[in-house]
Amino acid sequence: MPTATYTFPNGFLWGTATAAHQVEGKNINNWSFWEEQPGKIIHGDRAGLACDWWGGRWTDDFDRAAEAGQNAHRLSIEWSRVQPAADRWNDGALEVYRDMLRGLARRNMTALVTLHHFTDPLWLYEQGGWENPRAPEYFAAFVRRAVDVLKEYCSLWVTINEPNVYVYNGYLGHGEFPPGKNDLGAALRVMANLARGHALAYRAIHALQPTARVGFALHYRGFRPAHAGNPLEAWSANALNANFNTSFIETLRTGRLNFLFRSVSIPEARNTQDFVGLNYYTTDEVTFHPLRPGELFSKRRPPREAPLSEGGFIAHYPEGLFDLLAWAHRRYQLPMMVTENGINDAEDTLRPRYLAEHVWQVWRAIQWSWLIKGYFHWSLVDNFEWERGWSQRFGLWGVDPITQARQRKPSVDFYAAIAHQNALSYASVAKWAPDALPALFPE
Ligand code: IFM
Repeated sequence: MPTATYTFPNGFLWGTATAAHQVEGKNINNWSFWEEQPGKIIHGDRAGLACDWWGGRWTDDFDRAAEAGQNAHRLSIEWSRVQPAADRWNDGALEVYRDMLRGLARRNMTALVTLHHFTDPLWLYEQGGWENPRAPEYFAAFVRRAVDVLKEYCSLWVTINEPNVYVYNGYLGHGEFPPGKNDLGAALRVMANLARGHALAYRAIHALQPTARVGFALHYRGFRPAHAGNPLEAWSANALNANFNTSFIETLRTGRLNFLFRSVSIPEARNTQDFVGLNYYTTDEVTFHPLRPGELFSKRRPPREAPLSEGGFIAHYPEGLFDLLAWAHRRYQLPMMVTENGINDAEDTLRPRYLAEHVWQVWRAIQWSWLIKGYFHWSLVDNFEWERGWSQRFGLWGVDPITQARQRKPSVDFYAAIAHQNALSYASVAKWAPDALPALFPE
């Protein structure tokens, strides 16, 4: 019987990731406004109390994470709480975040803090949001204020979460995110301003905390031509990749944003990453369709062989994570972190296998001596999943948003075994994810 153990480097970060609006409850921002508009969120759901972290339930959830062996947590700071009006700061809110970060430190958990995770204060939304040329400097002012108060407990920062998702969902006609526009010019302006905001934040953080490590979180979706050797499919897959996946991160390398056949010079964004943060969930197979110029002549579907999550939302395609790490290593030569990876799976049917096989791909990548510092599973607890409301459950712990009861899913114990052992062992895979045995421990 094979008994191998895939061991990770000492000090590897095993965490989960959350975001303020998805877990805190009672936020007042562009999303709470959006949720009130009829038809925007599935079943008319609202974030509402979310997981009631603002009511104090973060303490129990952090206890859960620590007891389950997690030595890190990624959370985000809600700008609208810290700066509820353009001319008003709420330092009390920052004290709550300080408490949370102190709470992580007391539990020997490393904090990774995101400064922008999809939500904007209403006052900024009313002034055009990130289309407003002043948005980058407004963001930098918030970042300075927050980092100054929180730097005692955190030195790992994500400036902006998934700028590509923010732009595609909000400005390119998909209508999922506020402001629900379909406007190429606006999309380009917003992408450029997010890069400017990132660059200002990068420098502001380093000025306050020279030892800080600063990056952003890239949402990377794999795009694979459906038929190897088909040049049209390869063209479409490359075009999707260049626009959706790599346009923002390349701006941070070159100082030039190339996006949807337009180009903007942003020299101040050059070399503003200390690590590469990667959010990976899934991969699509791409076919070529001449009548779909808006989709870069592509049609996407899950890879044929891949098992699917509930509703077909996520295709289980772990090789995509390895390919991503290989590409990011070669291209950027920086330390990397898997800042998100997870699956919507209320019944925890596919998650154990998904977890085992994705963690194994991270291990494989580490064997090439690529510097990978940590893995953050999305998410610690079920939470408000944006336009899909409460219909998707990504948590290791289930959450009933009405009663706030938590339910321990089997993946909690599996992930705990991985984190406690700092390894993926045959015994733990056999116990919690036997479906993954053939891939991980072939006879
Ligand atoms: O819940 C989101 C998160 O806010 C950003 N990345 C993807 C997750 C799952 O859809």
